[in-house]
Amino acid sequence: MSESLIEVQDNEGIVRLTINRPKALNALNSAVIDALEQVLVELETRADLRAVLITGAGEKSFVAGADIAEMRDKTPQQARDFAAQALRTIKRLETLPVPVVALVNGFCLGGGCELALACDWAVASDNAVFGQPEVLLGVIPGFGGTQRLPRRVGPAMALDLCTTGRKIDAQEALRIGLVNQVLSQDALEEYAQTLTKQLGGNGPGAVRSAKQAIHDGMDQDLDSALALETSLFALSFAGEEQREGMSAFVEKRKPEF
Ligand code: CO8
Repeated sequence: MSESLIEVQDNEGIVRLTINRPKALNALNSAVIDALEQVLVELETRADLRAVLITGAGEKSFVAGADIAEMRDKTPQQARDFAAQALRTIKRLETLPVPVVALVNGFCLGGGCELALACDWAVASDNAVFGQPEVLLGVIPGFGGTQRLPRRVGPAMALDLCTTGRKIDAQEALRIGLVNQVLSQDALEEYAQTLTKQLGGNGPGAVRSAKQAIHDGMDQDLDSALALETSLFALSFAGEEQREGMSAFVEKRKPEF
C-alpha cells in the first residue's frame, strides 16, 4: 500500500477512495482532510466520473472521528477554522454529481459518522460501530452531525445519539436508517465489486440526473421538485444515451454506454 493519506483507485470512472491512516484508526487530522479535499477538487473536474466509493484502510475502522490529539489545544477560532475546512471538504464529497457510497468497514464515530452521512448511502460491515460521542469529550459534532443526522434518522434518534454519546452496532444502524445494508467484511468487498459493475453498466448521464433530481428536489416543495424531474427526464431524451438504452432493449442486446 502506498503512503498517501488518501488512496485512489480508478476503475473506468468508478473511483474508490481509502482513508489511509490505520494506526490512528483513520482519524481525520488536518493533513487527511487536506489530502481528501485535493482529491475531491480533481474529481470535480472529471467528466468521466461515474461513482465514488469511500472506505477506511484496515479491517477495524472506517474513521474513528476527528483527531482528538490534534484538536485538544485548539482555541475557539482554530476549532472554527478546522470545522470550516472539514465542512467544506465534506460538502465537496456530498455534491459530487455522481453517487457517493460509504463502505463502512468498522468504527464510524464522530467525524467518521459525519463523513458517512454526507454520502448518498452507506453499507456497513457487521463489526461496524456508529456514534456521535463528542459529548464524552466535552464538545458537540462539528462536521455536520447535528444537521445531517436528524435529516437521515429523524430528530429524536439524532438527539438520543448526540446527547448520550452511546455507540450503536451495525444492526441498530440498519434499523434506524443510517445504513442501507449490513454485510460481513468479505461480503462488503463483494458488494463494492457488484456495485462497480452495476453503476458502470448504467447510462452515466442518467445516473447523474437521478442524483441531481433527488438532491435538488429534496430542498424544494413537491410541485417544484416534480417540475425539476420532468425537465431532467425530458433532457435525457436529448442525448445518445436514451436512444442507445432503448434501442438495446428493443434489439434484445446489452446497451453500450
Ligand atoms: N483521534 C486521534 N487518535 C485516535 C482516534 C481519534 N479520534 N481514535 C483512535 N485513535 C488512535 C488511538 O489514540 C490509538 O493510538 P495509539 O496506538 O498511538 O495509542 C489508536 O488510534 C488505536 O486506538 P485504540 O487503542 O483506542 O483502539 P481501541 O480498539 O482500544 O478503541 C475506539 C477503539 C473505541 C474507536 C477508541 O479509539 C476511541 O474511542 N476513539 C475515539 C472515538 C471518538 O471519540 N471519536 C470522536 C472524536 S471527536 C469528533 O470526531 C468531532 C468532530 C468535530 C470536530 C469539530 C471541529 C473542531
